[in-house]
Amino acid sequence: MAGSARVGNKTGRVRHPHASPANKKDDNVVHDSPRAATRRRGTLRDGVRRETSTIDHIGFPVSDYPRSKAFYEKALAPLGYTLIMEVGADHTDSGSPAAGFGKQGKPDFWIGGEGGLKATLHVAIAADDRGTVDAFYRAALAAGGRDNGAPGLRPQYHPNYYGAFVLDPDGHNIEAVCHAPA
Ligand SMILES: N[C@@H](CCC(=O)N[C@@H](CS)C(=O)NCC(=O)O)C(=O)O
Repeated sequence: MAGSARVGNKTGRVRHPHASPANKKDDNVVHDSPRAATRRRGTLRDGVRRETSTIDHIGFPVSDYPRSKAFYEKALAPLGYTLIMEVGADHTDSGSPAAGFGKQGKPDFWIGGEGGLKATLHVAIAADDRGTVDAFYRAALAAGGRDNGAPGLRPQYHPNYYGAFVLDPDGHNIEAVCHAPA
């Protein structure tokens, strides 16, 4: 599927790879050529689109379930994420409770109380605008998260990549990211 990605707009019309991003609706699309892309530090394949995603949900274990549940309830609130669903220990294979966070009724970010991981993982949640990224960062730090990168542009990923990074109670690297221009 990734191999069939094309530079195009929502109507499916293919744009010239060098077209300037004058059409603001297309600003989340990579417009430049493979050669221009490789000039950037983080190389993206031409035509990668960012405005849609097909991952349905993720879940990972945490070392202290109540602590992490409380952290995420506060840290993700600015992103519109709330605790949508909780599955009790008696209804999971692992025998540990699980909490699903999300927005608009869709829990796509899950934690489970099975115990901590040996290494940490990285999860990024999309934000509609840069102010929401800033608000996530403040809320996550206030909830006990540790700073892993203040809100700001990360042009090594792409010119409008605006992210903020916070480590959760287990050290997992949680990010809010906005791909839209300011
Ligand atoms: N402290 C860095 C964090 C960057 C970061 O965590 N980036 C994500 C990808 S968006 C990652 O997993 N990076 C791996 C790494 O930088 O080693 C910052 O503020 O930019």
